[in-house]
Amino acid sequence: MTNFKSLMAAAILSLTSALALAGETTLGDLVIKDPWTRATPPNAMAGGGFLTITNTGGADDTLVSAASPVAGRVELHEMAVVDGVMKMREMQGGIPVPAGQTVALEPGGLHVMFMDLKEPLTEGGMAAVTLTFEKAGSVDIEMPIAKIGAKGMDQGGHGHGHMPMKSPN
Ligand SMILES: [Cu+2]
Repeated sequence: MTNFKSLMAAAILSLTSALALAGETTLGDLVIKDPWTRATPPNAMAGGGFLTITNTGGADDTLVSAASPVAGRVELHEMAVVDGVMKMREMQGGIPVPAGQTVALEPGGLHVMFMDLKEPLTEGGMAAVTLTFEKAGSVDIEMPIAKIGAKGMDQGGHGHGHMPMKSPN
């Protein structure tokens, strides 16, 4: 049975790394899922980053800041309609992650904003991001980079290190 056990161990190990590739990170009571960002045109100064955060605990937490080596600074933004015009604004005090709830950062809503990009985000690459929560502390995640204008990671083969495109265009 030793062989069977080591096979099982190997299977569990590869399952664990598959989950890591699928982009799920646990930090205390928080589960961070499906991080992604999208490629930026040359000379773009900013880009958005997206993910979901589930608070499985009994205490509210707050995403207070984010940082990344790809950007001079990183802000936490929301999209909001102001005088009939959709605008971005910084979330003063961070993004609340209430106990027992899932908060989605997605295009058209809350997002991580990479400001003063040091170089364009390139499709198929990864952007490293450090998220800091008021209670849970900090965690490093990687955001796979989808194509320019992507509405989600769907176009890019979910969660794999390199993302084969369905269409060459
Ligand atoms: Cu923004």
